[in-house]
Amino acid sequence: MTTRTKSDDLLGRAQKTIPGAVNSPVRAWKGVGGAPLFIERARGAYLFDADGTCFIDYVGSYGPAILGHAPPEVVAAVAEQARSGFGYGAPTRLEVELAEVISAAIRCAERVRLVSSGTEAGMTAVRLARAATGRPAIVKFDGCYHGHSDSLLVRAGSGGLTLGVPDSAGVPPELAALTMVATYNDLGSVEDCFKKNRDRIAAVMVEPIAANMGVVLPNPGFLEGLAEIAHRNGALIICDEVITGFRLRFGAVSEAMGMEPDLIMLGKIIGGGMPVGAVAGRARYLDLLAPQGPVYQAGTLSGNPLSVRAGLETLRILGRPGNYERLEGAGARLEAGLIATLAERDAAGCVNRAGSLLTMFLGPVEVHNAHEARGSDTAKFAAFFHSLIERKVNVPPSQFEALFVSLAHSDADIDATIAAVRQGLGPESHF
Ligand code: KE4
Repeated sequence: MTTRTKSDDLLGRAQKTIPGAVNSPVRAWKGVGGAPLFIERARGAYLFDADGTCFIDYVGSYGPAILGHAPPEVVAAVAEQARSGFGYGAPTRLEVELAEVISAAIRCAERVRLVSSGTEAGMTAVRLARAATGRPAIVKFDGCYHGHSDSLLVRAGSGGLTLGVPDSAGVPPELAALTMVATYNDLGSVEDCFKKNRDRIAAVMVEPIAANMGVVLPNPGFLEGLAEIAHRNGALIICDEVITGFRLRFGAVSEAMGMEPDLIMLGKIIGGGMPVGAVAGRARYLDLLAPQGPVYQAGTLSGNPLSVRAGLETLRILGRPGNYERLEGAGARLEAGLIATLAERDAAGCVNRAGSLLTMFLGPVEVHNAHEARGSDTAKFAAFFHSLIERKVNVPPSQFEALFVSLAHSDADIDATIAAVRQGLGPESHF
């Protein structure tokens, strides 16, 4: 058993002052049971918990740590920037530089507005689409997550209803009803939304590669078809690339997959692990934002110099020749090992991968949408998760998250992970 005295002590203290003992629900391990480990520090591919135990880490802060944790050049840049102050409530050269890097890398990003989280990016993108079209409704996809703003905390209504219902207490049904929920990879379900609400839909919001129902790839033609349906009906396309932006290529994955977003959401990697988000897109839409236009949006820490400096340094390193090939190779190595292990252990499941982003589903032999993802054996995943923790491998505590491979994961780390998975799926495991 992993020694966890200090984690348990910290959990006891946290429960007295922090709701659910965590500042973001997934960290509480509710999806897998047991008590969460508290993390003390991280470096490269490794996490160290409060009791000093070292884990090979595939959470990677849920995406930002693509270089690995605490990359020395980024740490030095942030430390240097901190000596110049933490924020000024005024524009800075750094923000101009980051906007220029993003705009040069992403065709549709004629303008970039920095915010402090992916949630803010999503909330702002929805408001912009509503202002640009004069329409109230939004289409999203079952299983896709775009942050916790009210209009996006919505799940599919019952039966044939396409109108959404709240996916959280505190979201008024009247507001949820303005969000329609379609099925990922099912263009017919999108057509249905427009048939029932054609002149009311402002935008369709999509993760071009879904990573919040586990990793689910778009079927050939899905993204192009989605854009055609939306534009034919006078609606905008909002691509949520908070995870995929700069993860699979130096820019937006949507643009490499035949889709031209009108608005794009970014986050995570562009802040190098520091608080960040961005909404970018065509000038005719972004210039609607205050102070230029009538759409209000603001943020005390938007474009914070420490986040921006961390992001600039991360993108500078990430853009070096060969890095995306290395990430692809590492992701492919892990995928091959996982697939081989499922076969060796005669365990039902499948692996969905896009570059350095992957999910091993336990149960279904293929997953193309949220319904199929929900067919996973979450009890088996929970036991599998804990068997990996016992073997010093840290993956997200939910079947419906993605593993994030970084430039810091060596072949030896990946091979050790595969060995741990083989043992974890083995006869001596809990299964
Ligand atoms: P934040 O508000 O958490 O910075 O970003 C929201 C968001 C938006 N869009 C996508 C595609 C996202 O994946 C996220 C947040 N991702 C989750 C992990 N799947 C963050 C982890 C957490 O909630 O603690």
